Amino acid sequence: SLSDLQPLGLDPILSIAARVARDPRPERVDFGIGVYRDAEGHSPIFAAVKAAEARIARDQRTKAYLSPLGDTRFVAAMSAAAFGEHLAFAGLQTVGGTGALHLAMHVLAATGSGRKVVLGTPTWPNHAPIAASAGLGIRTYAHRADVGGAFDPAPLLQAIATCSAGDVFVLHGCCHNPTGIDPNLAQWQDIAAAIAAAGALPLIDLAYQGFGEGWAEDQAVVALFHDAVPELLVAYSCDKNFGLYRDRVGMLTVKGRDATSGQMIVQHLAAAARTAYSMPPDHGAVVVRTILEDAELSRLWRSELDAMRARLASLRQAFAMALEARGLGQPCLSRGFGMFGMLDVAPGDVEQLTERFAIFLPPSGRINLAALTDATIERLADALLAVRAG
Ligand code: PLP
Ligand code: TYF
Repeated sequence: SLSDLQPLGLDPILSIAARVARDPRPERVDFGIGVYRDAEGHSPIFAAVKAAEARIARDQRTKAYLSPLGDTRFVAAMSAAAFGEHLAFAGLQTVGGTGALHLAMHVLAATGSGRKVVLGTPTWPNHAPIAASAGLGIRTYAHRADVGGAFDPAPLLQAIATCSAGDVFVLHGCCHNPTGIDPNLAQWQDIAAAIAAAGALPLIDLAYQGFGEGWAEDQAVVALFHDAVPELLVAYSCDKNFGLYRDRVGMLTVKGRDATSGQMIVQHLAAAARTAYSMPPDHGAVVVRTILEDAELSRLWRSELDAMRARLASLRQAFAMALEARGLGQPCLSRGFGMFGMLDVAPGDVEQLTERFAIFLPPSGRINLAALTDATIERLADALLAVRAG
């Protein structure tokens, strides 16, 4: 019966906000969930989004059903903006990047027997549960930096060399969550060639385009894989780069062996969407499309996103320097990209940071760099030094 259900462990990231809210200390800082913050600690709505929403409120004439594919103009406009007009992809709107991963894994589980999902560890804590929910087995390899702080491709290449044809490699397209450590282009080239040779299937999770090196640079891996492999899936989230988190905007784009098979895959994905939720919510997708179809709003949105990227990069460098000044330098922090980095913490350190200094982060030691300010950079670095000293 339902009363047999056992309590579940909490998500290590999603549970932090509630702990912070319960903490009475005014100096508490939340380095947990990956939401962009400005220098005042706010997660503001983009001005471009506000302008698009005003236009939609004024002009939208119907909210009649669309279809399980969602807003197909959104998918066309977003793929063109993300990947360029020249890359042929079929696709559908999804409930965020998570919905895209979920549909992809469920359709993959229904095709090909014994497929496994291959994940680097650490990875986003929802990847393995989504694969497991689809009934797919999981293999892992170490996603790590070499001693100089650059990505070490050896464990991934080894995992590819020992995989079975049809195995699914979930690859963070940019701004690896949680490490911030990405392969460089030459390494991506080797990875794509190895995946093609092994007959494995890449599923690129692209949730942070525009937060890493730049808008075009952050999708270079998609273009490179599109050239290298016959079949490719990209789970795309617009929730960070348009600041639409709770509106749940994403898409799943597919390169099939040919146009017909690409469309066939999308049909199956749409059927999976139909049984799960029928159709995705419309609002966020219309906002994104309204921005992308308007040159003025597009410029405004890109300038807002560029400012976020620049702020994140400068916080990352300032924090890396603060650690270095205390003899705690970590090359993978200064060499990383995006919203996250991992503190070099021993077991128990994170609990101490929280207990003694009201600094909240998941036990893995991942921090949301956007939660740093001039003051908290020094505080976090001092607290780490104190915790190290015991
Ligand atoms: N993939 C990664 C690596 C993420 O960090 C996130 C963050 O939420 C997602 C996917 C899911 O994105 P969404 O919030 O659009 O579902
Ligand atoms: O990594 C993050 O912080 C975001 C938000 O189960 C998130 O991707 C975290 C955990 C989770 C779902 C979303």
